[in-house]
Amino acid sequence: MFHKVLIANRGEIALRIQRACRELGIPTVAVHSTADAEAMHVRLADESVCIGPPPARESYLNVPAILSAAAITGADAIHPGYGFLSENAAFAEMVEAHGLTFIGPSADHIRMMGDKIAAKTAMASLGVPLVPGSDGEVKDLDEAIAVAARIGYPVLVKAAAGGGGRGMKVASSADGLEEAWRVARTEARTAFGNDAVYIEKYLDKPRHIELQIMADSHGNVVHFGERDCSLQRRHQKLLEEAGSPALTPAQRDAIGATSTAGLAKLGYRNAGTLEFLYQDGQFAFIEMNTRLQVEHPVTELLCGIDLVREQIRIAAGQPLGYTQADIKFSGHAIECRINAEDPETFMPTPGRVTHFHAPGGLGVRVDSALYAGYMVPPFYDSMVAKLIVHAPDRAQAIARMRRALAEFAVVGIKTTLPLHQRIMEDPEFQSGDYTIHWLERFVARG
Ligand code: MV4
Repeated sequence: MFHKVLIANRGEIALRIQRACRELGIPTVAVHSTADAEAMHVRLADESVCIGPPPARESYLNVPAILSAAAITGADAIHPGYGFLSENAAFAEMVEAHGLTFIGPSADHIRMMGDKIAAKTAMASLGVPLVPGSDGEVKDLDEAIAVAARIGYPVLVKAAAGGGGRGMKVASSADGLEEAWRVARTEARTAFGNDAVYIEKYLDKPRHIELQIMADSHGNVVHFGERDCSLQRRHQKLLEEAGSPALTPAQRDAIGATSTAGLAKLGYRNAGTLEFLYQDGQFAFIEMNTRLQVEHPVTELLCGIDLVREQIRIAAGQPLGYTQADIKFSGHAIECRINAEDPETFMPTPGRVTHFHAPGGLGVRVDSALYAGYMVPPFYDSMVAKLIVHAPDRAQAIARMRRALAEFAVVGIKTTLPLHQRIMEDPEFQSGDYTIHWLERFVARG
């Protein structure tokens, strides 16, 4: 097992990783920018190293500073958390080149999945279903026209280096295809330095369902079920549930079996998430994330496992120690992301938190690095807390979330807490019958 883990992140996820390390008996090193000197992740770590000024580019993305921090503190592994360097294959390579362990997948798998075309080609060859579309890259407009004619309009032109909604253009008919093609390619070239694009049939009312998997270095792969992440606004998730209100246990078992068998053949290691669009009873793989995700706690509550502990154990070479049949799915879990944002305009609201009171009680979990007196800095992501509840069924989970939201006090800055209250009270949300477009409309009608 590792002797000391450096956590290359900040905020609630740095705390989350520290907690897993502490329970495994591993000391931790926090890194921080000058803006985060008073942050909770620094206070609760065993050691800390300042790695640069406030802008992330000069601190949390500063690879030489992070590797130096690991060297001077004698850390033997680095956990990247999510965001920042977590899906940077070159960083994973450099960590290993310095004789440290990167707590995550191999650099090759990170690189493969970072290229959406390579990811889809690999998954298709392993029997995972895709959206109808081009067979890999579409090299010119003539090919785009032929593919769109074959699969039928509307179609989406997507950047190979995109993901998370960036570099995507819809064409509803042949008239719009040339424009979508040119814009997508130009955006891809300027945003990612890679103008490779591919084409998919545009699904008009899908749910966004993702599957959590975990693979050890001994060829064992399991899944921990799905999360429904359809409630998003401008590609920012606001609320996630496990399991999906739309799936039956048999559907979960089927997509889980296909996916884990495929990833075993690929030799994938550590945590991963397969993203699917789900419409009309069909799954279509779109992307794979090669990191721990923000919304991992709903899966932890559903399955009663510690995903970060598993990541660390696997990176240290230990086997999973259980099979798919040992993993049980119990009840229902919901996560609300509490952002330091105006709940109507979604403008960030950095500033001083004067009072802070977190909810508690049965089935309530709060992952947050907030405290009374904390100054939310303007430099980073606006998410300041995750409120996660677990209950025997979805209706009870909603009731529990409503009462936990009512207990939650974050005073001094505006947050998205009132928006979550309104969502919980909405009959359509309560019915569970929603798509990726639901939240945008809910916000618009006020
Ligand atoms: C799609 C789609 C419809 N059809 N692909 C957006 C983010 C990226 N991960 C993939 N995205 C989409 N791909 C096809 N073929 C609709 C979206 C999409 C979306 C997906 C998941 C969650 C929210 C979304 C919001 C708008 C569009």
